[in-house]
Amino acid sequence: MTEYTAPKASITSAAFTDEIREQLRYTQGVTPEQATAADVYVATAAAVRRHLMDAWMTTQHDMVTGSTKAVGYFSAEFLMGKQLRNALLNAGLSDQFDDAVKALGCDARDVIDAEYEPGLGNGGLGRLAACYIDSLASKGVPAFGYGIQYRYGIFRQEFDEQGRQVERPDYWLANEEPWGHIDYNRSQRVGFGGVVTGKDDVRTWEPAWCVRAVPVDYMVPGYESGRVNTLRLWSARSYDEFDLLTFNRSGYLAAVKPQVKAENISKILYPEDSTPQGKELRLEQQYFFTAASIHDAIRVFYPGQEHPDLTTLPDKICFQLNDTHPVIGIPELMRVMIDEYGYDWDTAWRTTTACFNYTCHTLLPEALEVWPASLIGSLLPRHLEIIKEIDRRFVAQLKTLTDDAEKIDRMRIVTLAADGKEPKVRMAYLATAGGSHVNGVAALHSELLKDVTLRDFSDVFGDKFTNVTNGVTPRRFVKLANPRLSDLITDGLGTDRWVSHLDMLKELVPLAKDDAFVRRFAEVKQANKVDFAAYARREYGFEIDPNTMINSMVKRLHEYKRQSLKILAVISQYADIKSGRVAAEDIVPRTVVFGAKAAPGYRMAKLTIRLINNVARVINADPDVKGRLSVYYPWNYNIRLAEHLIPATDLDEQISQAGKEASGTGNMKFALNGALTVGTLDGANVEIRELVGPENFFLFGMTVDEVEALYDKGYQPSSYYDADPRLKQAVDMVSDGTFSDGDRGVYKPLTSDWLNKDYFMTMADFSAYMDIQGEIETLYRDPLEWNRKALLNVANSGYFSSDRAIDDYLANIWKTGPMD
Ligand code: GPQ
Repeated sequence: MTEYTAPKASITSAAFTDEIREQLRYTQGVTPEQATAADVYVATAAAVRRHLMDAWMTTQHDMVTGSTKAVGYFSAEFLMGKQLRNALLNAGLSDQFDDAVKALGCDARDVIDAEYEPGLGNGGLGRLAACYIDSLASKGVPAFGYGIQYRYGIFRQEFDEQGRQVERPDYWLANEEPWGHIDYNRSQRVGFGGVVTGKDDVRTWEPAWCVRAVPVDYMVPGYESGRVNTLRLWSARSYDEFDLLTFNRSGYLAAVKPQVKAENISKILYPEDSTPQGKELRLEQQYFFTAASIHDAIRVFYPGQEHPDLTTLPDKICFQLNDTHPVIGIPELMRVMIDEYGYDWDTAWRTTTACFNYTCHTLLPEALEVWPASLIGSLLPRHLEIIKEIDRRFVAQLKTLTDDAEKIDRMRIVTLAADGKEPKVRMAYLATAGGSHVNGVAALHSELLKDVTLRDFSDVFGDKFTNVTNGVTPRRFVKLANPRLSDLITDGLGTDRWVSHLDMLKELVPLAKDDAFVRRFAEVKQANKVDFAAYARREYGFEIDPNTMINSMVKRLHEYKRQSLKILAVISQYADIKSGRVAAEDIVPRTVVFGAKAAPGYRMAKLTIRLINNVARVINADPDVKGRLSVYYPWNYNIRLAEHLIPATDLDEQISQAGKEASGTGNMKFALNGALTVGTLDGANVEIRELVGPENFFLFGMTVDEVEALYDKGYQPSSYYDADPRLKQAVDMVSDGTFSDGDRGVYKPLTSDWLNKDYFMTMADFSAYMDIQGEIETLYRDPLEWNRKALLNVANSGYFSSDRAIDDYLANIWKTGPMD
């Protein structure tokens, strides 16, 4: 079969320059002479959108008229990153853009910098959603991303003089945002509160208040697929802009209250990652976007039909629930079918379960959302009725399958009101019962889901459980972020088809034997490091030496991810040099780079940030370790920083406690960019190590079984402190004021947790982590061998493309594929 490749845009640079000029003059009203980089950015975005417009319209038309089932990816987060470079790439206009900005007398970098990065996600889960819609479009699969256009994204992180995290609002919409198209003509009404009336079989919900959900549409251009899908992010608006009567009587604030209440719904992204807060507003957000999206899908697929046959909905679209945040969509589709379209329960249930699938992204029990039934009852009274009925029937079904009454109680979707505790709705259970498939996000994670977290469910509904190991898009994270490596790969393979067929990287394996090629690979890494040093100087004022090993740990700050383990190791190495135990000349010069935001209410995580900043301050100012060890913590880690740091990294840290990280996706990005990983047997590390080869991966630490055994035995962290003098010294230096100007109280909560509780067993894994450093340093001293292994990481990581992950979803869960 010959593969269809869309023609690359044939427009010349001169013509594209003219289009930008035209946008400047006739839309923005500025002459090319007056135009700033920000003006050129807006004009270029508009010009690129024009180029994609026809493909966008045909894609939508083909999706609705064709017979290929579509995918609706429901996610509370889409962490897209900057759009311009990606849109240019996929429109085939990258070179033309570079020429055009020159012709217009500005610098491409300034134009790219003018785009404010949208931060509509917290971390891995949100970025995964962005990678998946990229791959869906690149494969030509009809799909919608459905989410929320928050007015404020993830907070902007700053550090104060004491190294503490300060959260600043991220008002990303303060300047012109040229990508999203607000489509007032396709808004949806979403109700809240109120009462339910009627008899058992005919129920009517009369909401107390309604919000207008207005879609803001983003193009999702595929890479060389000729297809452009849609990311539809809902913005909440009020129906009653302003209550004139109230205004006349009692003033402005009261008059705008309904508007404020409505618009609050899409005002801000919750800054939690893996720790949901039981906030009413969060449930409002969840219902707001899932309800709007379900109604939208019906509008799209049954255009103009008053009595659509909704039993055909699962043939037209399936809905993927990205974690539990959109699970309220299950009772919503039930309600729509029964109350609005008059279907009976069984028909509605058959359709609903056929439409929905659920991806779980965690193993931390506290991250599985649970809502008080009373809260659902007051906000969504009809949904609570439906959930209770789902639960009643579910329990009845379970009774036919097992006699184990305790097990049935454990599996209830709505918990029993016992011991004065009020009933709660377990959203992960609702998703498992109300959908066709449940998947984990890495092989190990999916096993643990089945064996531990959702054990009872997998016993009874084993067929529903499956794995889809995460993936990342090679367009953004290799092709765009690492042009030098991309050129080398293309050269090595003799084609650039790898950009959409990442398994082709395997063909680089033989080149790892070719010293000349390995040296070229090393030169790429070195040049990236020089670039990164320049970037870090420009953006942060850091003085990073590109001739040191760049050792990165970037991810959300969480105890289970164990940034503490890394900082304790850094302190230990510092102490070794200070005390003269190790001569400074004997250590491999290293630059440790951290990047991490902590949830604003997460005390331990925030204290760890403070510690890292102060360790950096002390070490970087100490002449005894100068040129040997330095620590940098660029604030506000985001996609753009990732795109600069990842290609420049030699060594990547993936050191979570085994059994806690569902997958990780940073690990994949680093391996694909030729970093070696030091890591535990956790999440997707397991698969990365298998594929790149155990000899090309620095493994350390306890396994899941060892962790469990130690919990069972009774874990005593202080015994490790007593047993390893390196650990003792490092912890003591945190306690004794070395990193707090002599104040011994500052880090007390941290040190006392480490010694008394240490739930994630940092103390227990410390020695193994220190011991592997020797191996790392020995290899690094041999640049050819190090780079050979790094190249083998690249060559063997093609599996971690989000294109492959999407293939797995298509084959095993969605049962659909590219449009004809
Ligand atoms: N993840 Cl539950 C998040 O980023 N946010 C969350 O709320 C939850 C999970 C991550 C998870 O921690 C990583 O291991 C995964 O790689 C990532 O989701 C994508 O699956």
